[in-house]
Amino acid sequence: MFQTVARPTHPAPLQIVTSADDWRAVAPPLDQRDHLDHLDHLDLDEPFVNAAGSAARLLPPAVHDALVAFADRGHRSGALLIRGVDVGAVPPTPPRPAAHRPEHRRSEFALLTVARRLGQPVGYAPEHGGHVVQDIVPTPESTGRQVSTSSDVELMFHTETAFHPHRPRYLLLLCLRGDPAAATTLASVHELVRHLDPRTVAIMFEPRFRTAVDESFLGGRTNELGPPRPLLEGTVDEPSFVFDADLMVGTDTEADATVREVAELISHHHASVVLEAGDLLVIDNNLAVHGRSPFTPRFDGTDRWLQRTFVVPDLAPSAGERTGRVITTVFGRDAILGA
Ligand SMILES: O=C(O)CCC(=O)C(=O)O
Ligand SMILES: [Fe+2]
Repeated sequence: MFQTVARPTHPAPLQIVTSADDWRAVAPPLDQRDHLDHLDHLDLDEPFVNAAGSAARLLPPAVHDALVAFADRGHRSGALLIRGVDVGAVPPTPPRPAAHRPEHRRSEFALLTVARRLGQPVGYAPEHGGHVVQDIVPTPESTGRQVSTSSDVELMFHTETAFHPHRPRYLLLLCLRGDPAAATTLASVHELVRHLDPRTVAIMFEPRFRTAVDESFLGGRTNELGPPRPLLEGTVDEPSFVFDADLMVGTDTEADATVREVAELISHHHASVVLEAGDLLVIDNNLAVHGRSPFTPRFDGTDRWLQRTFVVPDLAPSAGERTGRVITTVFGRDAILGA
Protein backbone atom coordinates (compact mmCIF):
# COMPACT_ATOMS: atom_id res chain seq x y z
CA MET A 1 0.00 0.00 0.00
CA PHE A 2 1.24 3.47 -0.84
CA GLN A 3 1.28 6.27 1.63
CA THR A 4 0.98 9.68 0.14
CA VAL A 5 3.26 12.23 1.69
CA ALA A 6 1.89 15.71 1.16
CA ARG A 7 4.59 17.98 -0.23
CA PRO A 8 4.59 21.22 1.73
CA THR A 9 3.22 23.93 -0.51
CA HIS A 10 5.12 27.10 -1.24
CA PRO A 11 3.56 30.09 0.57
CA ALA A 12 1.41 32.36 -1.59
CA PRO A 13 2.12 36.11 -1.82
CA LEU A 14 0.71 38.20 1.00
CA GLN A 15 -2.62 39.40 -0.37
CA ILE A 16 -4.36 42.76 0.15
CA VAL A 17 -7.82 43.11 -1.37
CA THR A 18 -9.07 46.58 -2.30
CA SER A 19 -11.90 47.98 -4.41
CA ALA A 20 -11.84 50.58 -7.19
CA ASP A 21 -13.35 53.08 -4.71
CA ASP A 22 -10.28 52.83 -2.49
CA TRP A 23 -8.16 54.13 -5.39
CA ARG A 24 -10.32 57.14 -6.28
CA ALA A 25 -7.87 59.64 -4.75
CA VAL A 26 -4.83 58.06 -6.43
CA ALA A 27 -5.19 59.91 -9.74
CA PRO A 28 -2.84 62.07 -11.81
CA PRO A 29 -3.09 65.78 -10.91
CA LEU A 30 -5.61 67.53 -13.16
CA ASP A 31 -2.97 69.68 -14.86
CA GLN A 32 -1.05 66.56 -15.87
CA ARG A 33 -3.81 64.43 -17.32
CA ASP A 34 -3.99 65.77 -20.83
CA HIS A 35 -0.68 67.36 -21.67
CA LEU A 36 0.92 64.21 -23.02
CA ASP A 37 0.55 65.44 -26.58
CA HIS A 38 3.02 68.22 -25.81
CA LEU A 39 5.82 65.82 -24.95
CA ASP A 40 8.19 65.15 -27.79
CA HIS A 41 9.56 61.98 -26.20
CA LEU A 42 7.58 58.90 -25.31
CA ASP A 43 8.44 58.47 -21.68
CA LEU A 44 6.93 59.75 -18.49
CA ASP A 45 7.87 63.20 -17.38
CA GLU A 46 9.48 63.79 -14.00
CA PRO A 47 6.60 65.91 -12.59
CA PHE A 48 4.31 62.92 -13.18
CA VAL A 49 6.66 60.59 -11.27
CA ASN A 50 7.02 63.21 -8.51
CA ALA A 51 3.26 63.60 -8.21
CA ALA A 52 3.09 59.84 -7.76
CA GLY A 53 5.62 60.22 -4.91
CA SER A 54 3.32 62.67 -3.09
CA ALA A 55 0.27 60.49 -3.77
CA ALA A 56 1.66 57.76 -1.50
CA ARG A 57 -0.29 59.50 1.29
CA LEU A 58 -3.52 58.90 -0.65
CA LEU A 59 -3.01 55.15 -0.98
CA PRO A 60 -5.63 52.93 0.65
CA PRO A 61 -4.36 52.67 4.28
CA ALA A 62 -4.17 48.84 4.15
CA VAL A 63 -2.02 49.06 1.01
CA HIS A 64 0.21 51.75 2.50
CA ASP A 65 0.77 49.76 5.70
CA ALA A 66 1.38 46.51 3.80
CA LEU A 67 4.03 48.26 1.67
CA VAL A 68 5.75 49.64 4.77
CA ALA A 69 5.76 46.20 6.41
CA PHE A 70 6.89 44.51 3.17
CA ALA A 71 9.81 46.94 2.80
CA ASP A 72 10.75 46.51 6.48
CA ARG A 73 10.41 42.78 6.93
CA GLY A 74 9.65 41.21 3.54
CA HIS A 75 7.37 38.17 3.47
CA ARG A 76 8.25 34.49 3.43
CA SER A 77 6.75 34.22 -0.10
CA GLY A 78 8.95 37.10 -1.33
CA ALA A 79 5.94 38.89 -2.82
CA LEU A 80 2.90 41.03 -2.11
CA LEU A 81 -0.27 40.93 -4.22
CA ILE A 82 -2.50 44.01 -4.18
CA ARG A 83 -5.86 43.23 -5.76
CA GLY A 84 -8.55 45.58 -7.03
CA VAL A 85 -6.37 48.44 -8.33
CA ASP A 86 -8.48 50.74 -10.51
CA VAL A 87 -6.95 50.41 -13.98
CA GLY A 88 -9.71 52.41 -15.69
CA ALA A 89 -11.12 51.48 -19.08
CA VAL A 90 -8.56 49.23 -20.78
CA PRO A 91 -8.13 49.78 -24.53
CA PRO A 92 -7.20 46.87 -26.85
CA THR A 93 -3.86 45.28 -26.01
CA PRO A 94 -1.19 46.84 -28.25
CA PRO A 95 0.58 44.46 -30.67
CA ARG A 96 3.95 45.41 -29.14
CA PRO A 97 5.16 47.52 -26.20
CA ALA A 98 3.62 50.85 -27.12
CA ALA A 99 4.16 54.51 -26.54
CA HIS A 100 2.33 55.86 -23.53
CA ARG A 101 -1.09 57.21 -24.26
CA PRO A 102 -3.35 59.41 -22.11
CA GLU A 103 -5.73 56.54 -21.40
CA HIS A 104 -2.91 54.68 -19.63
CA ARG A 105 -2.22 57.47 -17.21
CA ARG A 106 -4.51 56.25 -14.45
CA SER A 107 -2.97 52.79 -14.21
CA GLU A 108 0.55 54.15 -14.67
CA PHE A 109 -0.05 56.59 -11.86
CA ALA A 110 -1.30 53.87 -9.49
CA LEU A 111 1.71 51.71 -10.37
CA LEU A 112 4.17 54.57 -9.82
CA THR A 113 2.51 55.61 -6.56
CA VAL A 114 3.12 52.13 -5.17
CA ALA A 115 6.64 52.16 -6.68
CA ARG A 116 7.52 55.49 -5.07
CA ARG A 117 6.49 54.19 -1.64
CA LEU A 118 9.16 51.49 -2.07
CA GLY A 119 11.94 53.53 -3.67
CA GLN A 120 12.77 55.05 -7.05
CA PRO A 121 11.25 53.74 -10.28
CA VAL A 122 13.78 53.36 -13.12
CA GLY A 123 14.07 51.96 -16.64
CA TYR A 124 17.07 50.26 -18.32
CA ALA A 125 18.20 51.77 -21.63
CA PRO A 126 18.44 48.47 -23.57
CA GLU A 127 15.02 47.24 -22.46
CA HIS A 128 11.85 48.66 -24.00
CA GLY A 129 13.68 51.88 -24.89
CA GLY A 130 14.42 52.64 -21.23
CA HIS A 131 10.79 53.45 -20.44
CA VAL A 132 10.08 53.65 -16.72
CA VAL A 133 6.70 51.96 -17.21
CA GLN A 134 6.83 49.18 -19.78
CA ASP A 135 4.12 47.19 -21.51
CA ILE A 136 4.56 43.45 -21.13
CA VAL A 137 2.55 42.05 -24.04
CA PRO A 138 3.18 39.00 -26.22
CA THR A 139 4.88 39.88 -29.51
CA PRO A 140 5.04 37.70 -32.65
CA GLU A 141 8.88 37.97 -32.76
CA SER A 142 9.36 36.73 -29.19
CA THR A 143 6.89 33.84 -28.77
CA GLY A 144 9.60 31.24 -28.01
CA ARG A 145 12.36 33.38 -26.52
CA GLN A 146 13.44 33.80 -22.88
CA VAL A 147 12.15 37.40 -22.69
CA SER A 148 9.21 39.04 -20.95
CA THR A 149 7.31 39.45 -24.26
CA SER A 150 7.40 35.69 -24.91
CA SER A 151 4.25 33.56 -24.74
CA ASP A 152 4.20 29.92 -25.77
CA VAL A 153 7.28 28.91 -23.76
CA GLU A 154 7.82 28.70 -20.05
CA LEU A 155 9.76 31.76 -18.91
CA MET A 156 12.44 30.18 -16.73
CA PHE A 157 13.00 31.27 -13.14
CA HIS A 158 15.17 34.35 -12.85
CA THR A 159 16.19 37.25 -10.67
CA GLU A 160 15.40 40.35 -12.74
CA THR A 161 18.64 41.46 -14.51
CA ALA A 162 20.69 39.09 -12.32
CA PHE A 163 23.92 40.23 -14.02
CA HIS A 164 23.37 43.95 -13.45
CA PRO A 165 25.22 46.01 -10.79
CA HIS A 166 22.09 48.19 -10.46
CA ARG A 167 19.53 45.45 -10.59
CA PRO A 168 16.12 46.44 -9.24
CA ARG A 169 15.23 45.72 -5.65
CA TYR A 170 11.55 45.42 -6.56
CA LEU A 171 9.71 44.45 -9.71
CA LEU A 172 6.10 45.62 -10.00
CA LEU A 173 3.63 44.02 -12.41
CA LEU A 174 0.19 45.61 -12.80
CA CYS A 175 -2.23 43.50 -14.82
CA LEU A 176 -4.51 45.38 -17.22
CA ARG A 177 -5.76 42.23 -18.97
CA GLY A 178 -5.16 38.65 -17.81
CA ASP A 179 -4.91 35.27 -19.49
CA PRO A 180 -6.12 32.26 -17.48
CA ALA A 181 -3.25 30.12 -18.81
CA ALA A 182 -0.48 32.57 -17.87
CA ALA A 183 0.65 32.02 -14.29
CA THR A 184 3.40 34.18 -12.86
CA THR A 185 5.60 31.80 -10.86
CA LEU A 186 7.53 32.71 -7.72
CA ALA A 187 10.11 30.91 -5.60
CA SER A 188 11.30 32.38 -2.32
CA VAL A 189 14.81 32.11 -0.89
CA HIS A 190 13.33 31.36 2.54
CA GLU A 191 11.81 28.17 1.12
CA LEU A 192 15.05 27.27 -0.67
CA VAL A 193 17.28 27.43 2.38
CA ARG A 194 14.70 25.34 4.27
CA HIS A 195 14.63 22.60 1.64
CA LEU A 196 18.29 22.37 0.56
CA ASP A 197 20.92 20.61 2.64
CA PRO A 198 23.31 22.87 4.60
CA ARG A 199 26.30 21.85 2.43
CA THR A 200 24.53 23.09 -0.71
CA VAL A 201 23.50 26.29 1.06
CA ALA A 202 27.14 26.84 2.11
CA ILE A 203 28.28 26.50 -1.54
CA MET A 204 25.66 29.06 -2.55
CA PHE A 205 27.36 31.64 -0.30
CA GLU A 206 30.65 31.21 -2.22
CA PRO A 207 31.58 33.30 -5.32
CA ARG A 208 31.41 30.35 -7.72
CA PHE A 209 28.62 31.40 -10.09
CA ARG A 210 28.72 33.48 -13.26
CA THR A 211 25.76 34.98 -15.07
CA ALA A 212 25.64 35.71 -18.78
CA VAL A 213 24.77 39.27 -19.66
CA ASP A 214 21.41 39.38 -21.42
CA GLU A 215 21.81 39.64 -25.20
CA SER A 216 19.85 42.86 -25.33
CA PHE A 217 22.44 44.54 -23.06
CA LEU A 218 25.31 43.53 -25.38
CA GLY A 219 24.12 45.00 -28.65
CA GLY A 220 23.53 41.58 -30.22
CA ARG A 221 26.70 39.84 -29.02
CA THR A 222 26.32 36.80 -26.77
CA ASN A 223 28.23 34.67 -24.26
CA GLU A 224 29.60 37.50 -22.20
CA LEU A 225 29.83 36.09 -18.65
CA GLY A 226 29.89 38.38 -15.64
CA PRO A 227 32.42 37.93 -12.78
CA PRO A 228 32.08 35.02 -10.28
CA ARG A 229 29.59 35.86 -7.53
CA PRO A 230 27.69 33.98 -4.81
CA LEU A 231 24.03 32.98 -5.19
CA LEU A 232 23.40 33.97 -1.58
CA GLU A 233 24.58 36.96 0.40
CA GLY A 234 23.85 38.05 3.97
CA THR A 235 22.99 35.26 6.41
CA VAL A 236 20.82 32.12 6.28
CA ASP A 237 18.18 33.99 8.33
CA GLU A 238 18.33 37.16 6.26
CA PRO A 239 19.54 36.05 2.85
CA SER A 240 19.60 37.89 -0.43
CA PHE A 241 19.37 35.65 -3.50
CA VAL A 242 20.42 36.02 -7.16
CA PHE A 243 19.67 33.25 -9.63
CA ASP A 244 18.90 32.67 -13.29
CA ALA A 245 18.05 29.16 -14.45
CA ASP A 246 18.78 30.14 -18.07
CA LEU A 247 21.83 32.42 -17.84
CA MET A 248 23.82 31.13 -14.88
CA VAL A 249 26.69 28.61 -14.71
CA GLY A 250 29.00 27.37 -11.97
CA THR A 251 32.76 28.03 -12.17
CA ASP A 252 33.42 24.32 -11.40
CA THR A 253 31.51 21.01 -11.54
CA GLU A 254 30.25 21.19 -7.96
CA ALA A 255 28.97 24.74 -8.39
CA ASP A 256 27.39 23.80 -11.72
CA ALA A 257 25.60 20.88 -10.02
CA THR A 258 24.37 23.36 -7.40
CA VAL A 259 22.82 25.54 -10.12
CA ARG A 260 20.98 22.47 -11.43
CA GLU A 261 19.90 21.38 -7.93
CA VAL A 262 18.47 24.83 -7.19
CA ALA A 263 16.69 24.92 -10.58
CA GLU A 264 15.26 21.46 -9.97
CA LEU A 265 13.96 22.30 -6.48
CA ILE A 266 12.38 25.55 -7.71
CA SER A 267 10.76 23.77 -10.67
CA HIS A 268 8.58 21.74 -8.31
CA HIS A 269 8.42 24.01 -5.29
CA HIS A 270 7.02 27.42 -6.15
CA ALA A 271 3.87 29.54 -5.97
CA SER A 272 1.77 30.41 -9.04
CA VAL A 273 -0.40 33.49 -9.45
CA VAL A 274 -2.70 33.98 -12.42
CA LEU A 275 -2.85 37.76 -12.59
CA GLU A 276 -6.23 39.35 -13.36
CA ALA A 277 -7.08 42.92 -14.32
CA GLY A 278 -6.39 45.16 -11.31
CA ASP A 279 -3.84 42.83 -9.69
CA LEU A 280 -0.54 44.47 -8.77
CA LEU A 281 2.18 41.99 -7.89
CA VAL A 282 5.18 43.37 -6.00
CA ILE A 283 8.16 41.02 -6.10
CA ASP A 284 11.16 41.51 -3.81
CA ASN A 285 13.94 40.81 -6.32
CA ASN A 286 16.35 39.96 -3.44
CA LEU A 287 14.00 37.39 -1.92
CA ALA A 288 12.20 35.73 -4.82
CA VAL A 289 12.91 34.58 -8.36
CA HIS A 290 10.05 34.63 -10.85
CA GLY A 291 8.98 33.15 -14.16
CA ARG A 292 5.80 32.55 -16.16
CA SER A 293 3.94 29.54 -17.56
CA PRO A 294 3.31 29.30 -21.33
CA PHE A 295 0.15 30.72 -22.87
CA THR A 296 -1.21 31.06 -26.38
CA PRO A 297 -1.31 34.58 -27.83
CA ARG A 298 -3.94 35.61 -30.38
CA PHE A 299 -2.51 38.97 -31.49
CA ASP A 300 -6.02 40.39 -31.85
CA GLY A 301 -6.09 43.06 -29.14
CA THR A 302 -7.37 40.66 -26.43
CA ASP A 303 -4.00 39.30 -25.25
CA ARG A 304 -2.54 39.49 -21.77
CA TRP A 305 -1.20 42.94 -20.87
CA LEU A 306 0.89 43.95 -17.88
CA GLN A 307 2.44 47.29 -17.06
CA ARG A 308 5.80 46.86 -15.34
CA THR A 309 8.20 49.07 -13.47
CA PHE A 310 11.48 48.47 -11.66
CA VAL A 311 12.38 50.04 -8.32
CA VAL A 312 15.86 50.73 -6.95
CA PRO A 313 16.19 51.77 -3.29
CA ASP A 314 18.30 54.82 -4.12
CA LEU A 315 19.27 56.64 -7.33
CA ALA A 316 22.73 57.67 -6.06
CA PRO A 317 24.67 54.40 -6.70
CA SER A 318 23.85 54.54 -10.43
CA ALA A 319 24.58 58.28 -10.76
CA GLY A 320 27.45 57.88 -13.27
CA GLU A 321 25.49 55.33 -15.30
CA ARG A 322 22.10 56.94 -15.49
CA THR A 323 20.33 59.66 -17.46
CA GLY A 324 17.30 60.87 -15.54
CA ARG A 325 15.56 57.63 -14.57
CA VAL A 326 17.17 55.53 -17.29
CA ILE A 327 20.08 53.29 -16.24
CA THR A 328 22.63 53.18 -19.07
CA THR A 329 25.37 50.81 -17.78
CA VAL A 330 27.48 49.42 -20.65
CA PHE A 331 28.67 45.80 -20.46
CA GLY A 332 31.47 43.64 -21.78
CA ARG A 333 33.89 44.71 -24.48
CA ASP A 334 32.16 48.07 -24.96
CA ALA A 335 32.69 48.87 -21.28
CA ILE A 336 36.43 48.09 -21.50
CA LEU A 337 36.86 50.16 -24.65
CA GLY A 338 34.80 52.92 -23.08
CA ALA A 339 32.46 52.85 -26.08
O1 LIG B 1 4.80 37.81 -17.45
C1 LIG B 1 5.06 37.63 -16.26
O2 LIG B 1 4.21 37.26 -15.45
C2 LIG B 1 6.47 37.85 -15.76
C3 LIG B 1 7.37 38.32 -16.86
C4 LIG B 1 8.72 38.73 -16.36
O3 LIG B 1 9.56 37.95 -16.04
C5 LIG B 1 9.00 40.16 -16.24
O4 LIG B 1 8.19 40.98 -16.65
O5 LIG B 1 10.09 40.49 -15.74
FE1 LIG C 1 11.33 38.99 -15.21
